[in-house]
Amino acid sequence: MQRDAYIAFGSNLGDRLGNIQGGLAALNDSPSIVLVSVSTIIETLPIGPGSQSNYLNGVAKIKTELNPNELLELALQVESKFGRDRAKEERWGARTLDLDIIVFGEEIIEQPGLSIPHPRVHERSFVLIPLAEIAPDLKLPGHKKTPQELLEALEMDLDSED
Ligand code: A4P
Ligand code: MG
Repeated sequence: MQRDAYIAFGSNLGDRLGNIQGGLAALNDSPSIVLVSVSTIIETLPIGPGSQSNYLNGVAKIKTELNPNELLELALQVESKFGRDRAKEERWGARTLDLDIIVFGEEIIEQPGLSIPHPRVHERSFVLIPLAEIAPDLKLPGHKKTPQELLEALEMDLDSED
């Protein structure tokens, strides 16, 4: 069975665009994955500790025969291929390539190493903006809202912090 999934990608270390393009090509090379569409790649301010470089961020839509755990395993392998070394990182530190599974079909998963939809998707404009571009009508499982609706809720939250 083939299912639609959305993968957010980000890089703020090394050859940012090269890492992203190479990572997406590596996913597409898998016989169990078809890359359907890729959003515009946007430059974003880093959220995280210390002084980090800006990120390039975007979202890709894929169709896959893999199950969510197999897709996560592949994403982690591709991240390592592009120089990601978690042992040397702090939480939310700079990284050559980050691939996060944002949505996988209609699934809602809460396992020790895997949460889908991604638990911070509704707080991350760097994910919601590109997701809104390629999946404007998608209702995120659990949230039951479109990316645009989640963005509007996030902006209201930010405004009320003033
Ligand atoms: N994991 C659990 N669920 C998932 C999932 N749905 N997709 C586990 C992928 N991985 C998932 O990942 C740690 C572990 O999360 C994995 O081993 C996997 O088993 P990680 O990539 O080391 O964690 P992370 O990416 O640092 O954090 P997180 O929570 O995945 O992502 P965030 O919260 O989005 O933070 N600023 C800008 N401007 N752009 C960014 O892209 N990214 C982050 C990462 C921080 N600041 C950023 C950006
Ligand atoms: Mg990640």
